[in-house]
Formats: sequence, structure tokens, C-alpha cells
Amino acid sequence: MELLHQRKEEVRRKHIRLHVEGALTARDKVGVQDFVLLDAYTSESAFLDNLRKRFSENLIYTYIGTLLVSVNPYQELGIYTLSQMELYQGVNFFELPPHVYAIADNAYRMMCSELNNHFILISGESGAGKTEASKKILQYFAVTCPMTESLQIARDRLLFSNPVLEAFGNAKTLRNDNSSRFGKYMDIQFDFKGIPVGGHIISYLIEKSRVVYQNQGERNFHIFYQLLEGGEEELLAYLGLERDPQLYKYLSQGRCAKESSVNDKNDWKTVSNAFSVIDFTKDDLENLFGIIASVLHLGNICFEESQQGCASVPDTHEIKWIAKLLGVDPWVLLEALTHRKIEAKTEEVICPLTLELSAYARDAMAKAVYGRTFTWLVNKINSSLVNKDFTGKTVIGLLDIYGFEVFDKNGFEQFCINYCNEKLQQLLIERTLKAEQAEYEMEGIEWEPIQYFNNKIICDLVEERHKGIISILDEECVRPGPATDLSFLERLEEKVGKHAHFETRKLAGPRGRKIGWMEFRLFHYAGEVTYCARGFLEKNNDLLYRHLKEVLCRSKNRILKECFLVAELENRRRAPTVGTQFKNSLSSLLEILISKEPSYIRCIKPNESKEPSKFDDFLIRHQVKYLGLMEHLRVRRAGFAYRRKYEHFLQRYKSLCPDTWPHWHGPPEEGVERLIKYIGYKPEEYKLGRTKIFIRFPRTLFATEDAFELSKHQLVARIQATYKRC
Ligand code: AOV
Ligand code: MG
Repeated sequence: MELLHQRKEEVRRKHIRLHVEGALTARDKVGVQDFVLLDAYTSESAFLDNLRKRFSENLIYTYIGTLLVSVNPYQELGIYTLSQMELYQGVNFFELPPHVYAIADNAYRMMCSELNNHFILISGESGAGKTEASKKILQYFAVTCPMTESLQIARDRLLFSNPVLEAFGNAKTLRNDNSSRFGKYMDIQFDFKGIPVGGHIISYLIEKSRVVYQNQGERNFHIFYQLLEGGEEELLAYLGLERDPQLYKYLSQGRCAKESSVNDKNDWKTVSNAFSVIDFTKDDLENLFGIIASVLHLGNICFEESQQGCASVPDTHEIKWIAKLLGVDPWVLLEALTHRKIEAKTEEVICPLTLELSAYARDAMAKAVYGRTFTWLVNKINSSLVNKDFTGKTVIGLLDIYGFEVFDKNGFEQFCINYCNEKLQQLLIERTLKAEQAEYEMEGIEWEPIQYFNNKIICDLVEERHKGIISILDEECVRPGPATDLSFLERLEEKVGKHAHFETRKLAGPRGRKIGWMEFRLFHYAGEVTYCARGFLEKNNDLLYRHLKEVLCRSKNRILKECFLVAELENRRRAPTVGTQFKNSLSSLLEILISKEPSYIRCIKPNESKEPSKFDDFLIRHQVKYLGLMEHLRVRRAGFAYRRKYEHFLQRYKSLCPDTWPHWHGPPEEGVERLIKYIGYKPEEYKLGRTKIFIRFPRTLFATEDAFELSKHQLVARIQATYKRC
């Protein structure tokens, strides 16, 4: 058995060597696989040339040290096969061409050997390939990790949670046909043997407004179209739905209900199958699709104006369907959609709503129902991923969040999404550029500081207490008197008007396109975005009239019952605004991430037209700039590829030197010095800090690691020989 393993190992290593050598000799053609090896490493053009060369050879991955840069190929490349997965399994990072599997494998092996928690942060703008990368990583773990029969179900549930969440949380936008409209952080939990045993998902702010409105060329969430295209006849009849999406107002505003790149019918099958793996019962699904269908029926409710200016519903066909599917009284629902309860001192007064307010109430109900159902779905998936039998688990967290996005018109949603990206960029800066330089200083290693743009200033502009944009918005939301989007804009001008990263029409400098009357502009790390302030107050407040809340709290639909608790009606305290909730959830996310060991994947979008083999220089140069890749490279290049605490280094490699084997009793630093002298490190290859050894080139560690493997095998052989003799 051991022999077989050795043989397999030899074959694989030979294969790897050929691969790497091949890559090296073809360097002129395919560029370098680690930007650190670039001769002109300070030149942006050289960086782009390298990326272009590789992209034209379909080599979409390149390293900067341990960070992976990935360019979306917009085509299937055949690089995610089983044999590719096997190849990357348990191999040293730099032995093989760069790959998302190498990042996954590295994190996994570090987790197993050091028994600590990791996360993989995938960032880049909308359509750059984050979600695809996160799926590939999950598949890699599912295929390559050890497995027992009883734990297969846990693995399958982890895998199948993806299509379900994508169906309910992704949609076609102008930037991406499968754009994530929610943020997702997923912990994959492993037991001490490295078997994936469970998981946990946290979702961030789903873009609810899409449920009731889509811009031209965009779609609602995939699930609606999948249900209509793929749902069985009986199911649609039960839900009172027709097949044609054009018949539904909530599905037809973007005028692209049928999208050629999306196969709704097939996706429906995938999602249905996934539901059964994650253990959704027939009853769950009936309730769930009852809600989805109700949202479509809601969208088709039309209001008419009476002579007194009050709203009424001329055709109650839709109301009846909703009442049936949600288990509510149709007349109460009708009243709640056209009237509002106002609490006077001693009694409740019921006032009719205008046409406009009724439409608002209807849309608010659709958004609330969808938003909370999404949260229910995440909770339900989580309860199927939970595994209480295992304690002492370690985790690898995968973060796949909506990427930075700019449209012709940008609203509150883009503001939140782009703010979120600022925060992640901030984390990256803090943990790489800043931390790396601080470490050299702390360890007493000589160092020429490298300048970089720190976007903290923009994060502060958005989130600072009392002074930031979210605080100003919140103040407007609670201010007594007629606060409007315009008064919010005026308050912004007053309070942050002079900020270097902010502009409005009144205070605009000569930069960029003209700013409209209701607009303000932020200079994000990734570029300028002009936001329209219209709708900010309403979306931040996210009000659902009490009358409608009461209806939903009394619903007999089992899912809604869990989503709208009666206790909520009794609680008169104001819930935090959407902006503040989002800010708080991002700050907890960062806390989760800061406690773990990071790996980074930075995704680049090659062109705006989603075409294969098209390398848009201008677009890519811009991303290279704002992602700070040149600065990363400079820090990496001037610095050291690896660092290890003396104790850890010695513990791993002590068998390579007779002085340190089997035990070294002196100070670990001295032991390491002896060890590296013995194995022949050259002075330019390393530096000794206060607590760690710093190794400049990957190849040095690589050679040490090889020697270690060899000595391990020799040791095993020696022991085996001794046994044979006995
Ligand atoms: P995103 O997650 O970064 O955008 P996706 O991962 O959804 O972007 O990628 C967009 C599309 O690009 C996918 O649907 C694929 O068609 C294609 N694609 C991406 N990566 C690959 C790959 N490695 N191989 C082949 N095709 C790929 V957003 O969710 O919009 O920020 O909010
Ligand atoms: Mg995505």
C-alpha cells in the first residue's frame, strides 16, 4: 500500500516537473506565472503585457506571491476536470501553474496542519468571476477531501445549497447575466481528519427592490422565470399562474423576460433536485412557491381612483389567489392594501389610501415578503447544514459578495453594494499592504516603505458615526417634519460637501459628467459613481404599513408565520434602518474575517461585452490600478515570499540536520540558524527577524520542502527495513 502510494507520488511529481519546466521554457510566449518574477516589476505596462500574453493562451490565472489574479475567460476552458483536481491535491503552491484549486488546496492543508481557521476572500467588480470561483472552490473540496459514507450527505448539502440560493438571490443585470444580488459568506466546517462535516451561511442585504422593479434589460430573480418555464402543469394550476412571464408586471418591466444565455427550464430541474437533497419537504415547497406565486399576483393588482381620490381594486381576481396561497382573509387583505391604520390618542382610525400610496403599500408587501422568505431560506439551509456531532471543528470561510457596480442610474442599492466593496478593499489593505510593512518593522527587518492609496477615508465618509452619509440619512429618516430625498441631499451638502471624495451639482468641480439636480457623486476607490438620491429615504426606512404587517402575521402560510411574528406587532420600537443594519452586519463580517487566516483571489473583468478572448486594455488597466495590484507586487517583490515562526520552522524541518534532530534544546532561533546553514541557504535567500525567519524566494522553501519529503520517505524505508530484518 505504502509502495503504491510512493509510486503514485513519484509519477505525479515527475508530471509536475515536466509541467513547470514546460511553462518556464515557454515563458516568452505565455508570460510568467508569478508577477514577482517579472523583470520590470514596477511597470504597469509590463504587468498588463504579462496578463495579456497569458490570457491569449487561455491562462487566466497568475500569482502575485500567494495572491491569485484571475481574468474571466467568458468561455469553458476545460481546466476544472477531475484530473486537474487530483493534480493539485496536496502539492506545494508553486509547483504547478497558478489555479484557483491551488489556493483552495493551500488553505485546506494549512488548516489541517496548523488546526486554525481560514477564509478565502474573492473580490472584483460585477461580472469578474467571483461566484464562479467560489463554486469551483467548493467543488474542489467536495471532490478531494476525505469522505466517509455517513458524511456524504453533509457534503452534498453544501454543494446543493448553491443552486437554491442562486435561484432566489441572483438575477440578470446589465453587467452580469447571473449577478449575485446578495452577499454570501459560507463557512465550510471540517473535522480533525479534514472531512467536510457541515457548514453555515450568512447572507447580506438582498436587493429587494428588484422584486417590484427592474431597469431596462434586466430581470427579476431567476426563480420566478424558472418556476414559470419549468414548473409542472399541476403546480402552476395550483398556484394560479400562467406560463408566459410577459403576463406579470413584476417580470416584464425590463423587457427581457426570456434571456438567451439563461436556461430557466434546465435550471428549474437543478433547483428542484437541490431542494430534495437539502431536505425540503413537500409542504415546505408548497408554502414557498405559494409565496413566490403570491408576489407575482400582487404585482398584477391594479388600483383605481374614486372621485374622492381614494384607491380601490376593480378586479379582485388576484386578491383571491393571494388570499388562498397565503392563508389570509381576502377582504382584510383588500382593506390593508387600500387603507391605513393611524393610531390616534385613544383609538385607531382607518384612512383610505391614495392611488399612489396603495401602489406603494402593494410593492412594500411584495418586497417584505420576498426579503423575509429569502432569510427563511438561508436559515432553513443552515439547519440542514448543521452538524452537532462534531466538536473542535476548523473552518474555511468563502466570501462571495456583490461586486462594485456602476450603471447609468445608480440608487440606494448601488450605494450599499459599493460601500461594501470599499470595506473589503479596506480589509485587504489593512491585512496585506499595511500589515506586511508593519511586520517588517516589528521584526526589525530593513525596509523601504511603499506608498499606497488607503481608502479608509471613503469608508469613513460613508459610515462614520454622526458625520457619515449613513448617519445623515438616518437623521433625515427620523426628523420630524417634511424630510425628503431633496432635504437629505441638502443636508449632505451641508455636512460633507467639502469632502475630497464627494460632490454635488452645487459644489461640483470641473471633473466628470454633469451632475443632475437630485444627484451626488462619490469618488470610490474603484472609480466615480453618480448616485441619484431619489428613493434613498424610502429604501432606508423600508416601511411596511402596520395594517399589512397584521395581515401577514395572521397568515396561515407556514413560512410566513415564521417570518412575521406576532411579537413584532407589539414591539413599538423603531427597527434600525436598512443602512445602519447593513453597516453593522459588515462590521461583524469583518470581525469574523479578521480572526482567520486569509487567502485572496482578485478577479478581473476582461471586457464589457462578456465576450471570450477579448482583452480590453483600458478596462483592465483601470482594474489593475484600483485593485492596488501594482502596490501588492511591489511589496511582495521587495519583501519575502514566506515567513515562519522559528519554532514552527524548526519543528517541521529539524530532521534535515543532525544538530537539531531529534531534539534541539537551545533557543529556536539558534536552531534555525544551524539548520539553514547545514542545508545551505545563501545569505540573499533569507533574513532573520526577531521571532521569524523570512524567506525571500518560493523556490528556497520549495527545495526545503522537497528535502523534507525525501527524508520522510527515507526514514519510513529505514524503519520498514529494520522490521523486515526482525
Ligand atoms: P461575479 O460573481 O463576479 O459578478 P460571475 O462569477 O457570476 O461574476 O461571472 C459572470 C459570468 O462570467 C459567469 O456566469 C460565467 O459565464 C463567466 N465566468 C466567470 N468565471 C468563469 C470561469 N472561470 N470560466 C468560465 N466562465 C466564467 V456580481 O455577482 O455581478 O459581482 O454581483
Ligand atoms: Mg456573483
